[in-house]
Amino acid sequence: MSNQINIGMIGYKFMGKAHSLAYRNMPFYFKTGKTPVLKTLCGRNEQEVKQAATNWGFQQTETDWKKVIEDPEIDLIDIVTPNHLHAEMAIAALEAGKHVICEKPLALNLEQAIKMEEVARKSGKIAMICHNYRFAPAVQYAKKLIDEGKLGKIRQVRATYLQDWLMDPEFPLTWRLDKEVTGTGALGDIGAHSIDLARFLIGEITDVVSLLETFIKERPTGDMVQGLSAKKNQNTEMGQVTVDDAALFLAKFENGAIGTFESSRFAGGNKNGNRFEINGEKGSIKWDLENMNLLEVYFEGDEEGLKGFRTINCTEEIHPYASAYWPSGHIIGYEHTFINLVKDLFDGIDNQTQPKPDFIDGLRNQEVLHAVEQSSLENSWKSIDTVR
Ligand code: 4PW
Repeated sequence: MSNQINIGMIGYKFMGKAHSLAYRNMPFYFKTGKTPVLKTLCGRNEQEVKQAATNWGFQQTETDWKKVIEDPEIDLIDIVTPNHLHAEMAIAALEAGKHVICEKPLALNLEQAIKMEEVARKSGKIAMICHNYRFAPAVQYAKKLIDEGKLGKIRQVRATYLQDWLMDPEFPLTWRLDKEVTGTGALGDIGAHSIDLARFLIGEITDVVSLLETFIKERPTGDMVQGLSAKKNQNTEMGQVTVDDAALFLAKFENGAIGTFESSRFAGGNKNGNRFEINGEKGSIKWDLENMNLLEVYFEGDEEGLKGFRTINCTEEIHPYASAYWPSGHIIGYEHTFINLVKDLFDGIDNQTQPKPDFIDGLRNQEVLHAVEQSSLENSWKSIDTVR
């Protein structure tokens, strides 16, 4: 059996770059039984996809994603397309016997997510969802502290994911603003990450009540494929924004904890403010992506006079994944969360064990997204209908 895993990546923008870099760099830091090979990069614009393939080191390009999935040489399909394409591509890939990694949120809607999880489960293939932030060493360490009971019973979580790239009313109507392509707005694009972190650290969410708002309801129509850095255009034609700009919700957890979640692309001054604070009976922890190596920890049992948050630099050998990189204090960044995730993906393929987060996690997350949307439409609390 070959020690190489040939990757066929569908999509080549922001996440394509992040994933490609992770495959390239992972073997530099980690020893895995299988080695990633950047085989085929696929996208509809031939010229652009060729350029990206040259930049990132793919061997070849393709413009028809079905051909990549049919290619017997490809072992792993990586889906980094807009959300409305995830289900069709992931299902086709799994049915063709490929391993799959899919960007978040798993699907456009709950119905698709249910089907994807079912196909993944029956396929026996590795199917992972790319919630990269749980792979920050500080987040992994927070999980260890919580699991060891260092914070005692968890009572509250306060999760915020704040960006501001949509504040300009002239920012064009791109795919992340179109319900048919993206599903939900800030909720599914960034709130899904907060939900994943909360599920990872605390447990399952059972009930939600929400408030979703679209501040700017029409925008100049633009190039739908553009991302967070899209430029204003001269277009005078306006189109409808059909998703939320900000999403707030309260949550109850299975273990009795409660939480507040806030996702916004209108939080001026916040560029990628993915943060959480967790309070337990014996202590608290705080994490902020923009200082992602640091974990703030408070212990109620500390000596009087010395009580307060202490700051742990999670770059020591004891911190998960950290020892693969640099000596203590030599920090890592955003792209390393993807490298750590890809390491687990390759270990999973090698050992034939399903790494987390998987399509069940994607489905659970989608169930919460669905309930949050329903709650805002119906103006009432919604229980999470667990499908499986
Ligand atoms: O997944 C998210 C994206 O869609 C990312 O983690 C941050 O927000 C960066 O871009 C968007």
